[in-house]
Amino acid sequence: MTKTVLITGATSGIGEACAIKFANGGYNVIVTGRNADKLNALKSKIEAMGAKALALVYDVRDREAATKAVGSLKDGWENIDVLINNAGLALGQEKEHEGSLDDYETMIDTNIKGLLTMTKLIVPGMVKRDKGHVINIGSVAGDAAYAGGNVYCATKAAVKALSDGLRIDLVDTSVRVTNLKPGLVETNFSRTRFKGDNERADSLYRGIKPLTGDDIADTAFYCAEAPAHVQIAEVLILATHQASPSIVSRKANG
Ligand code: NDP
Ligand code: 8X3
Repeated sequence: MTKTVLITGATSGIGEACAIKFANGGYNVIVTGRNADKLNALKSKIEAMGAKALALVYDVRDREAATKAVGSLKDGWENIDVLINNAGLALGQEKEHEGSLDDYETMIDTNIKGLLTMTKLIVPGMVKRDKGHVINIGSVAGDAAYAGGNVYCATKAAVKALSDGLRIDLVDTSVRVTNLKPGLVETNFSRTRFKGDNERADSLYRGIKPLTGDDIADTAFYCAEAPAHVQIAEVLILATHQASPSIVSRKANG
């Protein structure tokens, strides 16, 4: 039977790449996000590939809208096999005592509370069916703080704790939990973080061959397609010339 994946934040970067990868791999794909035009264009692209797609427009911070969107699923779409909790962002890179509290709140509401909302909405069905897989997009930033990373790193450390906690809570079931932790991936991430300072954003990827959304999507797909008795609990995936959040060699590709 065809499996169904639901991806949050599918309008860009890693989420969009996951949507294409899973569609190519034979899944029915539910793409979710805030930008209706981009979601509908992605839905059409997936359908042109011969796969089935559904678009749900909502902000993961809006619990009511998320509940309504998931509650609207019917005709088999409600039986989600894989949930990819991907929607997330970093805002700013100031010192913790100098940054914006509004930015901190947005990161916490999206990266932690949005992920929890989706988990709460989708996982009970997985438990009922004794089948499913939650793939949380964490980060190398959740393993260790770096200069100016403070709150973003804290949200990704929370993703690690929530993934580990969920895995413990589901140990009596066949539902699997993966925390997929990328390093530098060239997407819109840094442009969002630096709020339009594209020169600063682009400079992060200069002199190093960064990961791509497709690299992360390949890994997510590998985890999802592992045999049912195999639970890939955590994956740290770095560019070859990155060793930790702040240790990057720019010599090889400089
Ligand atoms: P992008 O900025 O390219 O994509 C982020 C996606 O999340 C967009 O689709 C964005 O939608 C969506 N999103 C943000 N806020 C919300 C919200 N409130 N509700 C719904 N969707 C939202 O960045 P990435 O693809 O790189 O980021 C995806 C995930 O990967 C994030 O969780 C990020 O923390 C994580 N990550 C990224 C790394 C990197 O180096 N790029 C490394 C490690 C982890 P919209 O277009 O509407 O803003
Ligand atoms: C994104 C990776 O190192 O830029 O999670 O924070 S990093």
